[in-house]
Amino acid sequence: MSPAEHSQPLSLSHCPADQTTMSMTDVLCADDIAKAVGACEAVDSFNHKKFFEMVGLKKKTKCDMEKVFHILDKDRSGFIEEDELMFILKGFSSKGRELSAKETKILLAAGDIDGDGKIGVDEFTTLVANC
Ligand SMILES: [Ca+2]
Repeated sequence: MSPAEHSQPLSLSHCPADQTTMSMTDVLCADDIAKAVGACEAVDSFNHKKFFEMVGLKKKTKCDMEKVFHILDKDRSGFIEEDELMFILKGFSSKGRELSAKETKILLAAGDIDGDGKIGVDEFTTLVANC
């Protein structure tokens, strides 16, 4: 065994999140993304339950949900703030539209368990899993 292998203990408890090179299609199927984004093309038709299910995220592991969270957390603050939520569809696909102010508020309210006005990684995985 090489020294390099020795120094990297096998751990499944933590997700290595390389945010610089990750894209949505590393985690999710491009066809599913296109379908899910296409299904909420009309303004005020966004439904996070339907979206997370259609995009295939609901059946992913918590680790994959965390990867998606980190992609959506554009400024890497550790939270998805309201302005990042507005662009959630664009985070999945360049063809995605911006959410309306109303849709953004509804999504934030659904995910923001502790009421700090932003969505943390645990809140995000809970939101997706509870869909
Ligand atoms: Ca953020």
